[in-house]
Amino acid sequence: ADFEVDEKFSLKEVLITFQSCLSDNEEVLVDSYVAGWRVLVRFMNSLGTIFSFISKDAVNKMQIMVNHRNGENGDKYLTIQSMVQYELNNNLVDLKKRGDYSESGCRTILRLQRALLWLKLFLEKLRTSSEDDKTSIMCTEAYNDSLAQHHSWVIRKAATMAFYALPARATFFEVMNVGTQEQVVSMLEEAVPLISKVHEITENLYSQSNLLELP
Ligand code: 1PX
Repeated sequence: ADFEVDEKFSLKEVLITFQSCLSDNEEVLVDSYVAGWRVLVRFMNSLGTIFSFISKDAVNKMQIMVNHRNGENGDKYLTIQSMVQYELNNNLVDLKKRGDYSESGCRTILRLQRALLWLKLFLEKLRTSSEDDKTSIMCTEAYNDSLAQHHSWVIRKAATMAFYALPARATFFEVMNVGTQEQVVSMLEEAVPLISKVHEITENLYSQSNLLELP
């Protein structure tokens, strides 16, 4: 699929893509989910090259999902629900340790799912923050409560250091390209529950299927 690469990032775009993530019967559509990450990665890249080791990994994982979608069994990867069913029924997932299926959709989405929790926590902090609050601290706290628990010491150090390069709150709000700070906050009021919902549906599915610890 093609996306408007030249268009300036806007938080609105994040909102719209995550809105389109849920099917009528509340399944998570893989294409829209990946598209949502694509918008976020574009935003992160605009913040500076210091974040490129993070976006590289995100892009890798998005590409794995695009490859599944474009593959012979692409239709099985329409939703996260159909993907889980298909991969589990056909033994296409490394359940205990990494082996032949290190690029399974299940483990790949799990990594993005953990990052989605970070995003939800971070945006919620931004929403309720006041002028003097530091983005680097909000980001670190959100990270410690989510992704950090799954990362090695080295990655945690590198990530935490990169967070210090984040722009200050006012600049951050500006580059979200929504309008006044009040308008950003009200858009966050819409976006956070939406992202939470997508996160929660996936989390429940993974928990029921015992997939939350995939290597
Ligand atoms: C409106 C504000 C939006 C901000 C958008 C930011 C988009 C962030 C995208 C981050 C995606 C990160 C995916 C990380 C997946 C992961 O955990 N990968 C690790 C495990 O993978 P493996 O295949 O080995 O099991 C991998 O080791 C990761 C390495 C890269 C470092 C990850 C640090 C993650 C920090 C996330 C916070 C991003 C902060 C950006 C600030 C704007």
